[in-house]
Amino acid sequence: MLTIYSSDHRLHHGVELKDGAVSESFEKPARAETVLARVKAAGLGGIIGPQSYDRSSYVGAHSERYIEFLAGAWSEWIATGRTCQALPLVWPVRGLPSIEVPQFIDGKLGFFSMDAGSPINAGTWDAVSASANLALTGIDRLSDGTRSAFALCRPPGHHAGREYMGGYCYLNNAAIAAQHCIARGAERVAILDIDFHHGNGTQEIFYDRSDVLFISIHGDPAVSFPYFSGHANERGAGPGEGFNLNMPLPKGTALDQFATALHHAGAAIARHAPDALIVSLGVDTFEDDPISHFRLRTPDYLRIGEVIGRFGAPTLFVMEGGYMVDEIGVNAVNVLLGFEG
Ligand code: Q9C
Ligand code: ZN
Repeated sequence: MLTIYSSDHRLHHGVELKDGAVSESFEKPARAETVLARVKAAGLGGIIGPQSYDRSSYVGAHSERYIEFLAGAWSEWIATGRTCQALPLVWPVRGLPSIEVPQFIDGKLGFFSMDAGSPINAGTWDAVSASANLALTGIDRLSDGTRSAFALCRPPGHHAGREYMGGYCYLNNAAIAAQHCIARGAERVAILDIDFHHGNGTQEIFYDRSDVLFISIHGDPAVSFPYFSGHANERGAGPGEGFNLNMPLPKGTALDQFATALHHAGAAIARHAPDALIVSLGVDTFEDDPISHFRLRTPDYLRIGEVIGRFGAPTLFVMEGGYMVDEIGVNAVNVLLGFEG
């Protein structure tokens, strides 16, 4: 399987606000380096860099004003005299008569975000746009007739919505690839999200559409980030009704229960008959992941890949979360090896 990778991810490394303090983010450069090392060690296949894409390729999944904010946020931040990383610290709430984009950067950061887990620093835009370009390159390869590809994205993307960053995500790489695929003439795309966390951003972007089926298997939002979405009764709206499928699972979920959900996903994907399948591949479902609560083990990921392989669709894997840095490479690459059979 072809891997698409760029070292530009290193330009983004930051902090997060957690447990009452600012500390180094779990989402760090070593993650992508570990996965890349395993791709090489396992002899998965060729490794190529991204093609370049205009930022208009991100519009559709995101709004133009959000892309402009993201690309310019660091300059606006340092123009205020600060050199530390920018973290949002205030958000609009329910019940406001109107919510407008503030002029000052501190207000904009809150307007365009969902949490304080996504800092912006000098290299963030270059890293996140490179990450999106990996997914775009991957989906363009599928259009050329390649059966599968692996976009080794970092930063991840699935928490990023049409107009917001959050959960370590800025540009929604999987959604950008899906939108690009549709723009290039595909009729139907399916996105299967197997990261531990609900793919709230991807859900939001395609919620009222029937051309992109979104399926997410994740920790029950009653007890897991991002808390405010991911329930089974979120099924899509308007023409998109029935094209959003959430399968929340309890803490402690192991392979058996996960595989049952995966089989349900397979049936829904078969009904949709997509031109392409995009898998949001998070391996924070691992038993030792530091921020999640499932109990998948290293060999389980081979099994998961095998099941996805049997869906039979041209498939782009897009890297999302996974924070057990020592194991993340083996676990992610096991999915890809299992897929190849
Ligand atoms: N105690 C991804 O996996 N912090 N994002 C949660 C839980 C944010 C995860 C804290 C987790 C975001 C792409
Ligand atoms: Zn996750």
